[in-house]
Amino acid sequence: MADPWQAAMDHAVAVARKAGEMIREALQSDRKIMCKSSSVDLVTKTDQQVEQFIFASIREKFPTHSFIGEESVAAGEPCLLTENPTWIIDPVDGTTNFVHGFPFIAVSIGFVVKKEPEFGVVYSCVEDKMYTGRKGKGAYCNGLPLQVSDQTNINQCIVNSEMGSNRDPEVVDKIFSTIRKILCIPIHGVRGVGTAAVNMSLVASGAVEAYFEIGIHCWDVAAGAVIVTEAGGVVMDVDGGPFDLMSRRVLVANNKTIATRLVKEIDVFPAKRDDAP
Ligand code: LIP
Repeated sequence: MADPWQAAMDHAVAVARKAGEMIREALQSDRKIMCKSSSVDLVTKTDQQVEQFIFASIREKFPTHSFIGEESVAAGEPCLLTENPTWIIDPVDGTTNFVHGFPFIAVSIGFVVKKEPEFGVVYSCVEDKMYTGRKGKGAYCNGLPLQVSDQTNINQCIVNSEMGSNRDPEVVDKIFSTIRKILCIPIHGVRGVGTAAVNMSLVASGAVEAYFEIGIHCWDVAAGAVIVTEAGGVVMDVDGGPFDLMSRRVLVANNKTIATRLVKEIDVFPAKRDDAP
């Protein structure tokens, strides 16, 4: 049977590539910074322009679909997942990197139908790497198949994580205590490239074994979750329970053994759900 969402996925790849070009061009010019929830939660004109471009381009082809986008939600649009086919978009994942010219910046496009992820596209635009994952059909980077690492010994792992943008000292303490415990298991190293979408794609590629973060949003992880699953990895909650796209918590790993070992060390802290009223 023909894939009902092939045309949508092809369009997502084309739109992500064009959006990446816009970001690369903007990197050459002045990047005017604005703040959202705090002085470290940044947004730029580029985030807004790229999101408008992506929405308009997809809406033209798929007018009945729903949309959740980082900048539209910031502007007051609802962040509610319904049964309708829904595009979940982060136009510039790694805005802080973009502002500073730190070269990991991604366009992230996830597509969910009846609340089930169908495909994910992550375009790491400075590296020119196009990661894709289609439910049941595998994950790819620039057309080459992706496979997670086969490591089962936690001591031989690299784990990615991020400090996020919450500067509440109690939260920062929990983040550091978790990183400290994980480092001291011991593991080979802790990394983080400043974009959830690329951190997840690195798990899918087998370059690192796991990535976890509390405080991310659905648009940061919707695409990456499909890519990791399709590369053979696992996606779950930081407490080991099932992954919930709206919970603002994610743990992905190459396998269950590594994931459940990490769960034991993660100090969970509250983060208001994306779909909270
Ligand atoms: C960012 C994430 C990053 C996380 C930041 C932020 P943005 O997304 O990808 O991993 O640590 O808090 O959510 O805001 O650059 O799209």
